[in-house]
Amino acid sequence: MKITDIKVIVASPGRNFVTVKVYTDQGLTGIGDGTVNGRELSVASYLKDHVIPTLIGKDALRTEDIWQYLYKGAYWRRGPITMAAIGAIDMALWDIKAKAANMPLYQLLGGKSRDKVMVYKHVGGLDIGEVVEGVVAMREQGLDAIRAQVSIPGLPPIYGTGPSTDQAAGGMIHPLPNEEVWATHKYLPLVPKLFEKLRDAVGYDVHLLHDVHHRLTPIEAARLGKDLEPFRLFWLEDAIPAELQEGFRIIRQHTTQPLAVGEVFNSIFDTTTLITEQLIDYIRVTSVHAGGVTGLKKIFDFASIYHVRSACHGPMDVSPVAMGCNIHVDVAINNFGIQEFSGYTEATHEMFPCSWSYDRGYLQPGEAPGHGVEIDEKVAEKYPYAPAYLPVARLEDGTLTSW
Ligand code: CS2
Ligand code: MG
Repeated sequence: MKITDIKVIVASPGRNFVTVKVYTDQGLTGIGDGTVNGRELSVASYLKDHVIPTLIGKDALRTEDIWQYLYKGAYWRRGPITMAAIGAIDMALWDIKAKAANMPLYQLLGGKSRDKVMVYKHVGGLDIGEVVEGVVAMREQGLDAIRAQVSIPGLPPIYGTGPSTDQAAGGMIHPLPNEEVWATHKYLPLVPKLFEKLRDAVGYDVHLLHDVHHRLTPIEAARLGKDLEPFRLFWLEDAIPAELQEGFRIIRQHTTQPLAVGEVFNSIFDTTTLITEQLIDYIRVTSVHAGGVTGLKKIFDFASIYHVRSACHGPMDVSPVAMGCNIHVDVAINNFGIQEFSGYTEATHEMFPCSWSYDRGYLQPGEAPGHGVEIDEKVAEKYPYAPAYLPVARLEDGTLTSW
């Protein structure tokens, strides 16, 4: 089955998405997600200028060989743009392969290992009371796992804590990067107070999670982990900037708080120290940023040897196509942990009709052949690309910091 053409579609039904559509000489098509939030057009160019011309005429069913061809063949390995481009092509090829087999993708990955995929959703708030109310309401909607974030009193609301984290990151996405303010000494004592109130309100039956967004140093993260231990969090996410994997050794020495990291990782080599030394409990790579279904499966299989479980990144900027691929992997692997799920705008659902479905805290992959997600190109035309950036963060004295 030969690849005859590949199209790149960039559209913004609420958030910018980069989608590839692969055509074959047998009439089967497949789609893949190549979105890198805030750097979308670079992936589109990488695909159009450097990937697509090399793939025309190749056998669409050779997913592993094409993955290696794009990874090793480029000479310049890894990196978010390269791996998102590889990821997009890989998802589309797995889609075609599963359609050719007339099976849902999960069957080609080993079949179902579980009946349903547990997700967590986000609750943010300007103060502790607002977050508690939000978590109680979400629990009533059937969620068994909830991420809770709170603004720091006296500072403007920061990314992830606004009132509507489900949609467009609470209004924190702007045509140019917004500048936010961060103060660790005000944040550190606040978070344990939040989780104390949350446990009082919802008890210990529900999984509670928290995302630090890479904002602490290892010893600060160790302090926070210790302070949170009585409240038994499911995880503490991205406690420190993760480029220096060794930093997690310091956190691990001090706390039994489970740790999650990896949403900015794009290859197995970003994870080797963390996984082999068992410095983390959950690895947060996602199909779009880690080289598609092939890349994701390699990382999760490696993690399984070391008791590290999966936790695919799944915010709004991971498109429904990558979400579909994540769900098929989630349901098939043995070391599944949890799946993040923020939900999408109505326009996004209109643009990406899909067979996966969400119901009361759980996702199902659906039974359509392939990964089950299609793109309506007529709808995509209604929502052209619009520049949109994540914020940057500064300390109160103006120093640029991680967020
Ligand atoms: C977040 C994301 O989902 C998460 O855990 O950290 O909102 C992340 O900041 C964005 O996806 C970045 O594009
Ligand atoms: Mg995160």
